[in-house]
Amino acid sequence: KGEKTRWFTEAKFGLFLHWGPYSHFAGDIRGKRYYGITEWIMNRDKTPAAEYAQLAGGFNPSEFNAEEWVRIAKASGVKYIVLTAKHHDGFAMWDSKVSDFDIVDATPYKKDPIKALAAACKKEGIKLGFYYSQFQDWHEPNGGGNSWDFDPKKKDYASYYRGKSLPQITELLSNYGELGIIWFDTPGNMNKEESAAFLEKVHQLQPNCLVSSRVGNGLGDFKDFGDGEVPAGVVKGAWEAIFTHNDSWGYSAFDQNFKTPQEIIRLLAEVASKGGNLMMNIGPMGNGKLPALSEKYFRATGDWLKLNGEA
Ligand code: JFZ
Repeated sequence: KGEKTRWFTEAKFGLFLHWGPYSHFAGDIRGKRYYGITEWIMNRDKTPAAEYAQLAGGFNPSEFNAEEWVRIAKASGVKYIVLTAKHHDGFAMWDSKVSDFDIVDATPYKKDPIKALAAACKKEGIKLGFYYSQFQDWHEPNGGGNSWDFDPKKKDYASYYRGKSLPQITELLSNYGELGIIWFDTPGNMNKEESAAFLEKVHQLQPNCLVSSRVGNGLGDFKDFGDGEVPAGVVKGAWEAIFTHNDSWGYSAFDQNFKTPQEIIRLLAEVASKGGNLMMNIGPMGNGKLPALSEKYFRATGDWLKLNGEA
């Protein structure tokens, strides 16, 4: 276990990216504004799944350039990237054969950004991981979380795991080369056997791929603390603190409250001094660009790390 997590425990600094149709909405859906957690906008607005799917068709990241993202990541001193392959809205950021609710089949963009990002990361020696919401899926009648369209009492979660979640995990681990992490989240009411099935699926397809503790039920290859949480003292083993650059994981058009390079560096030093990694999130815009201040402050962080011999 120690050997498997070595690259991770040595990495210290990672980049989290929350990117999907909610980046296009940017905190504004059906004429209503929401501040913070813009990736939750469908849930906060109780947007009907069919209407959300229709609006998601406006997502067209035509300015996305994977190599540019990876260049910025490298210049910032991060050693790994974790991108939301599927968040709670159920939308797949790759060309999934399991569901047509994906970027290739349901948007005018029609390309697979995950393929491009995997190639760019491989070329530049950055480890790549995918966030995958294994329990919550607001698009699916049997997925967790959407009780405004679908009666929770009628949900057959097992059929959702069998029919969508596990097959999509298989796609991600089979078609995009060697992955560093599958970052599961919000296990909800999964039982231990169900969490174990996800862990085993990942390890069966890619034995070296690490699984986040949010696979649930005390399982996983490394521990994640709560969002924006740093443990009080030194913690042994492989772990990560996760923060977002402003007040939202997904892009928000109304949030400029970005942490300065000084704040990022202080946090990085504090987390490193306690033995963990800092994975800091940026919410790319719907057009595929990173917010200007995120790019600027991350680059400045990387400049400091280089000046001080840490990158
Ligand atoms: C989850 C997601 O619901 C959210 O949208 C985002 O992706 C974030 C990184 O993860 O939210 C959580 C999950 C766990 C905790 C807090 C927020 N927690 O354990 O404190």
